[in-house]
This record gives sequence, structure tokens and C-alpha cells, in this order.
Amino acid sequence: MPEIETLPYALQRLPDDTAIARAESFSAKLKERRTCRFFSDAPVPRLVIEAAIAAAGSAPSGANHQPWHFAVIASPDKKRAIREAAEAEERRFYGADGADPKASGEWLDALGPLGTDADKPFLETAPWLIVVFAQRKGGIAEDGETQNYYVNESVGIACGMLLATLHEAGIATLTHTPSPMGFLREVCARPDWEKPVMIVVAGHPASEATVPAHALVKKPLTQIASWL
Ligand code: IYR
Repeated sequence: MPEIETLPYALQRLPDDTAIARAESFSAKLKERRTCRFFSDAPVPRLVIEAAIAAAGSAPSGANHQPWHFAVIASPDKKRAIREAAEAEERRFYGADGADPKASGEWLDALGPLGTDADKPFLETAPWLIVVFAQRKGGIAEDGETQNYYVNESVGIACGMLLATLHEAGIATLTHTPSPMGFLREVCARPDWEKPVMIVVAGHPASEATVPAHALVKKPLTQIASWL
């Protein structure tokens, strides 16, 4: 291997039974996470959001270029702007504007059991919106010139770590993806080489919050894994 500066790989080795217990307990905890569509306006400390973004920022990435940016919105004006633009797109998506829906019938049928519609009040109610941007270019210097690699994969992993950390802190989340979502670049004042990927809505669930029963149906391990 080429000569590079290295540091010791520091990871405490656990006995197998401890490893199994820890994996099972972490898995059970993560399996409790539910997407929330009914948020209260109860505050969440900024330090929770900072820690979750720091965790996301430690994700593995192509060439370690860390091709992500997290625009954190607490301003009521920005939240309103995002809600208005997102709902305008969603009305077109669902056909709630009186025109033919942009979504196919098959897509709308697939969403049926989730009970979603064009109204997104949570974009104003929840205390935090974290708008995740993927940097198509930028390298570590974020110069907008250098190529980045495996951007979608890297940002996807980072988002997973963000959601997991927020869940560990007892914070409810929703990954919201209005389509198209180019308006987020303007609202968040991000450069044109960045692509908005999703809005992570974070807060406490409303006292009357429910989840669709359909969301609890998860494929069993036997269906999602093969052992060769
Ligand atoms: N963005 C729309 C539609 C939507 C699409 C998928 I795929 C979902 O899993 C959920 C919703 C909305 O937020 O309603």
C-alpha cells in the first residue's frame, strides 16, 4: 500500500454475547422509529440538532469529500415560505389544484394506505426543518469545482445516521420530499451545484398523533436477506 499518514484503528472488541445483545437492543430501539406526520410546536434544544448533524457529518463518503450540507430552519418566515412552496408542488402532485395529478394513478394508489395529501401543516408547526443538500461538486474545499463521488449513497447514509441520532434523543422525524424541490435552494440560499435531497422535519409528536397501520408492516428478515 502507498505510504500515508495513519493512526491506530480504535474500536473496543466486545465478547460475542455482548455484541449480540448490543446489536439486538440497538435494532429493537431503531425499529421503534415511526415517521411522524403530526407535530407539536414544543421546542427541541438546538444542541440536539447540532449533535445529530455532527453524527450525520461523520458518515462515510466517496473519497471522504463529505458532499452534504444541512440548512437548519427555525425561522417562522422561512418555514412559511417552505410550506407554501411545498404545498403548491404537492397540490400539483395530488391533483388538488383541479388539474390532472402529476403523480401516476399507480403512485397515488401506492400512497393510499399512508393517507398523505397536499396539506403539510407540520412544515410550520415543527420546531426544526433540516434541509439536506447533496453537493454534486465541491470536494473538501467546497469550491464548486472539484468532482464528488457516490454523492447519493454518501448523503443517504448521512441521512440515516441523522434520523437514528434524533430517534435516540426521543425526537420524532419525517423525511419529506416535495417534488420538484428546487425552490429549497433559493429559500436556503445554497449554490447551484447543490441539489436538495429531502427535508427532515424534527420535533415532538402532537398529543393526538397517529401512524398509519400500514407503516408497521415490515418485511421479515427472511425476505430481505439471503445468506450465501
Ligand atoms: N411528496 C408527497 C408524496 C409522497 C411520496 C412518497 I414515495 C411517500 O412515501 C410519501 C409521500 C407527500 O409528501 O405527500
